[in-house]
Amino acid sequence: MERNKALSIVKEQLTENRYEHTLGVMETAIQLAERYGADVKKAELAAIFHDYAKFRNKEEMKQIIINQQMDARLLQFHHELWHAPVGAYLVQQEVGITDEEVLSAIRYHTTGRLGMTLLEKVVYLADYIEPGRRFPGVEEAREIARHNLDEAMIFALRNTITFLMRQNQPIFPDTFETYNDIIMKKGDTK
Ligand code: DGI
Ligand code: FE
Ligand code: FE
Repeated sequence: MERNKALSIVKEQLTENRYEHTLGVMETAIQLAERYGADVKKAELAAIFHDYAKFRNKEEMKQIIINQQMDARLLQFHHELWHAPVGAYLVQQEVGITDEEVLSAIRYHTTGRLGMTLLEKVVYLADYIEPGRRFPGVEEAREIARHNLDEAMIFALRNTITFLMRQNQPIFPDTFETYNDIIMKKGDTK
């Protein structure tokens, strides 16, 4: 799908701020894809639609999770997590995107997953470091992402897990699994 067509579709689903965020994720995802050798067009498309379901109502998302037999544990965790898997489903249903690599980058953009693909990491990180993001550590994350994708993933996951724990929030198992997976593959842990 052509970029402007995709952008006009997603714009209708988002607030002005969230649309600006989406443009930032798109630009960043393209840069990361070029740097690390991921498919640039797929990265662009996944980034454009990654927050497609961000403003869907909770009840609708809940029904989709149940009816589509998605991971039922999602329902016990914060509804902020739901827009990622629900978004992957809805862009398939409503927009007609069928590329499984693109859908999976959307599906796992919030938590990551065990055995993430290069494209999934690109979108996850682009979401984390796009130019509109402002939080402690984001500059360091951007710097690491310039030279090492997995180190940047570890930094982002550690920061997210620490942030959630400080707020007394539960951590979704996929988030821990992603962290463990990438850090263990580095080969310097026992
Ligand atoms: O949709 P965005 O705001 O652009 O970013 P996102 O899809 O990464 O969503 C971020 C939100 O998800 C943020 O409020 C933190 C939350 N989150 C991420 N991982 C976990 C999590 N919340 C819980 N409870 N557990 C997690 O593992
Ligand atoms: Fe999101
Ligand atoms: Fe986002």
